[in-house]
Amino acid sequence: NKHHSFILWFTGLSASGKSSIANALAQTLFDRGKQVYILDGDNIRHGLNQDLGFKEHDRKENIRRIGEVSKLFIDSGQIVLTAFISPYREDRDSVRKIVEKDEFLEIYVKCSIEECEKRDPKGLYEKARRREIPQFTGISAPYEEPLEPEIVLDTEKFSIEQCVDQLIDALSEKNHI
Ligand code: GGZ
Repeated sequence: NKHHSFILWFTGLSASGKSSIANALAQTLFDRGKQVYILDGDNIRHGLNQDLGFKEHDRKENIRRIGEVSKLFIDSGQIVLTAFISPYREDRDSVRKIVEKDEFLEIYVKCSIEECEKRDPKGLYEKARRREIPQFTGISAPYEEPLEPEIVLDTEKFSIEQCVDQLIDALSEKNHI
């Protein structure tokens, strides 16, 4: 298909499955010869954004910078996958506005707070309940669900593999791949 760069912006609660799905999708796209790059906590919050924490202002600045970096990756011809909670609708919409109309796909990784808390792979929810982590998304800080995401993935109903299949189908349908 034609050469096309775009951002797949994954948003959702901690432990909803954003990173797992982004990583699995990246592998699938790579196998199809696509140039893909993932931005996540590992390469952004530990580097460029190590000066930022989790207060509202810091999260907003986190997302703003990630948006700008994503735009650069688009310019360089990559498919960019971002995996951040990005809890504020306004911040996600701001990123949407700095790229071309068809270059931003918001993917809501949907999973209830109850299920995320049950999964708790890093024990963060437990700490948040004990007030050891302040302003934890879903417990003591807000998460604003997307109102019109391009794609919704329900990780309570579907496996990572099924979600990747749904993404590939959606991307083909939209002529993005
Ligand atoms: C939410 C937090 C917090 C607080 C640390 N609230 O499951 P994780 O560990 O790996 O993913 C979470 C990650 C969230 O960073 P983001 O850059 O995605 O957040 S945002 O978009 O809101 O800026 C969690 C960990 O960092 N973490 N403290 N208070 N998640």
